[in-house]
Amino acid sequence: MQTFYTDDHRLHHGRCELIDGQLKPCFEMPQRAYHILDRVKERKLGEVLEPADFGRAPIERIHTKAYLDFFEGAWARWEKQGKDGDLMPFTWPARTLREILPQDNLHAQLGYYSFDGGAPITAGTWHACYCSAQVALSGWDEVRNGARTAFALCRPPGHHAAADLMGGYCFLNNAAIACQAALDQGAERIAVLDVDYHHGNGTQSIFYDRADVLFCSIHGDPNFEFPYFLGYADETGAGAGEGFNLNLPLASGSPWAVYGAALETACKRISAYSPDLVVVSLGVDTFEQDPISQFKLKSEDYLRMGEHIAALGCPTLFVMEGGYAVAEIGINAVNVLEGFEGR
Ligand code: SP5
Ligand code: ZN
Repeated sequence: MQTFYTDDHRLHHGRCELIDGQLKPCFEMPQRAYHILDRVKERKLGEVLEPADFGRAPIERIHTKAYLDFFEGAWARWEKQGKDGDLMPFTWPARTLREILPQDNLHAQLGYYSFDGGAPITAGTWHACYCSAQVALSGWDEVRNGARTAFALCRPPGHHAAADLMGGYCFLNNAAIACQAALDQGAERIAVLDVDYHHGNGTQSIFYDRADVLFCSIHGDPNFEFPYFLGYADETGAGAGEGFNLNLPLASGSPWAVYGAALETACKRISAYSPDLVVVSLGVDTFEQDPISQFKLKSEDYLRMGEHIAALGCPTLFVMEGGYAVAEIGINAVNVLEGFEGR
């Protein structure tokens, strides 16, 4: 299969994130993508191609214009204040406060458009995210042109980003942007299979009231795991989208035996939906050695994961999400792709 990738992801390189009561060096770092790219080449998975540029219009189909304008211009405003460190939020419009967008203050607006202190904005963050979305769109374009599958080696990841909200290392929802482009170009039903360790709250919220995208996610139970405030089993969709959202939260410490059973449940639901396209939000932070996660998957389990996904028999776009055991991230991500291809 072909891989879409651009080096421009390196322009997003946050210094630190707020985690466990500390500012720690960002787990989401450029080396992640380099390791995956190296493994793609080492295993001769297929050609590695630069993304095309489809412009801002397909991104505006998912994110609000106000959010995109804020995000694109935020760094210049920060720089104008004489600052050069990461731009990070520290105040959010939580309960009892108003969901109001203050007109004059950069940090107030950043708080309004974010939900955690894990997604610092740096000088190149907008450009890197724009390119990451183009990588996902290019992967879709490849499938649209008849390929059975494609790998969008996106970085930064996207599944925590909602229509006007950044957080969890995510700014633009690459998978959702690709889904909407596919729908706009003739697809009628798309299934998103989110196998990242964390619940894809952004993707769920974007498609929650719609029946044209079935969202299925297997993840650490939000009772104990980030993002804590979404991803429970009773979230089944709303309005026309009722029944088109399936959350499969799993206990801390879950090994492949438990994970594989949940994956079968998700695949059965996806088969019943009979989608034109499957978009896999491919996070490999389910790995036993992941530094911020609590599942126990082993490297060979990712081959099985790919085989299960292939058995759906649908055109499939893989969109890279999380995975922070940097040394093994390439092996694990590419194992899914090799399992899918039956290699
Ligand atoms: C795309 C993606 O995978 N984003 C993940 C963002 C997770 N951010 C906060 C994780 C908090 C985990 N706390 C446990 C740390 C163990 N010391
Ligand atoms: Zn994750």
